[in-house]
Amino acid sequence: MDRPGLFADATASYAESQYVILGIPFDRTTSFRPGARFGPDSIRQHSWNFESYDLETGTDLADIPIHDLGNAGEFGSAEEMVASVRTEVEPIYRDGKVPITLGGDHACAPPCVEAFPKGRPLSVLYLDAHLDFRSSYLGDARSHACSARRIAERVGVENIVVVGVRSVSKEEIEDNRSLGLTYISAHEVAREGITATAKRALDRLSPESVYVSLDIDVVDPAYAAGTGTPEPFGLAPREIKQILDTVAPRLVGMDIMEVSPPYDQGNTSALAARLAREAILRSHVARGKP
Ligand SMILES: [Mn+2]
Repeated sequence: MDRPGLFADATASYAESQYVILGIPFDRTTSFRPGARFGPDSIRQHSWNFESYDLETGTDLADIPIHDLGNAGEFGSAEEMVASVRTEVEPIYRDGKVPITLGGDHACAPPCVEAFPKGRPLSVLYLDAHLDFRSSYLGDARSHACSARRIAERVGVENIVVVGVRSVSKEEIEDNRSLGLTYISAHEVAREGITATAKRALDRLSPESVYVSLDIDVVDPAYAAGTGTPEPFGLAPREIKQILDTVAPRLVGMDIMEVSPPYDQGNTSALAARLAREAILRSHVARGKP
């Protein structure tokens, strides 16, 4: 059944679903090139480009129970967006499902983590060109430049690892030194290889419950130029896939943020859609569900 406007192969009802897609069309904290509010629908549109059958795992995405809730409602301030997204995402976790949220700028990620049930262990793999560790940016603590900091406050700084960084302010580095955030730069990934660095990152995270926050700008702009704040010297799509494949057995939630269709030739949206599909496939296969 084709349902244009929704994510391809998301044919399950909410009740029977295991993976739940939600778009967050919000980009009011974007600091350079706007447009990420159009990301969710562009990613959905490109998801229809792919075969539902997966060559690597021998699994058909159409056999995996996925539901697409559509987009969260219109927002005012970042604070209002945060409250609204928390309300949308909380029941998804409560019902034992895995939320896959599509942004939107990276300010949309912290509420998806904050909605996770308190008291259950949770760690976060944060893939980004930027450290996003400012306490506040341009007077807004909910800016996309502060997202890793807000997430660290929720899960504990020892439970988040940032991978792919190559852009950071002096203040963030100084704060990081006293607060003890773990990060692996894109330069370290290039030097040591993705297998070693992914292992180093994932060994620090919970063996059971990992949330993945993926800013598409972690990928080199040569592959993913359609984003708000492109940074050279990034990771290759295949390196991101390898990290996702490795962490998928522990996946409890994921977001893909900062796809900006006005700057996209289509390859950025296609990559985002494919990464969402890869994560769902690998997580499903690892769970051993029929
Ligand atoms: Mn970023």
